[in-house]
Amino acid sequence: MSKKTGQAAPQALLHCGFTLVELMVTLTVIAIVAGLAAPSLMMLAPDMALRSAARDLYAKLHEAKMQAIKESNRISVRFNGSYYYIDADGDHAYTPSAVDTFTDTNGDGVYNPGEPFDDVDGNKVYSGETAISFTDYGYGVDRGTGNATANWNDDPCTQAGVITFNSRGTSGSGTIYLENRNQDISYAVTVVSAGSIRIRKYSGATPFNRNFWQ
Ligand SMILES: [Ca+2]
Ligand SMILES: [Ca+2]
Repeated sequence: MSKKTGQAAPQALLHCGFTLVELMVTLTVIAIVAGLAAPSLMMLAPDMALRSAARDLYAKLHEAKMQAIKESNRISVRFNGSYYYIDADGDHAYTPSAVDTFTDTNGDGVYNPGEPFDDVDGNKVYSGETAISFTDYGYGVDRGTGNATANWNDDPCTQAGVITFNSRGTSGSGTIYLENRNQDISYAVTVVSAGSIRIRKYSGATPFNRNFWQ
């Protein structure tokens, strides 16, 4: 009995020893990988924020287009400073709810997704127009062209102030350019007159080359 116990103990120790070594090796590998990954992740974050902003803008433009077709009406997406919104009532301005009140967490004067609101009319959504603020993405995301000094046709980059879809879902053409605090890469979200929406990315390369718009 005691002999058996005596044999078991070194085995247990031995096993523990291997586990500890394995654990240390694993931790070391994790530390090295994390050490390598952290700076590149920090560099990637502004670009990821910019890409999110471009994709959200694409989605909002598509939503406006669908709304125009559904309501058989002209629907505009309007850009004002660092925010944009679907001008649902067509009064050419941002329109807050007449009844629901909200807390302007980011201080931009308009209701943004996620800001707390008092649901006075009880319909469970903020009943005014909802604005997307570029500043909410962080990393200096805002309208701008980064290192792109022209567009893919070598024409000047002109920021659209408003994109209007008509009842057939078609639109005047226009582009919104977005950059981040690195101000190298940029995104262009374009609506063409047939109503289709496209996202392009400029690689950030200098000197400017229109072929780096993709
Ligand atoms: Ca309005
Ligand atoms: Ca706000």
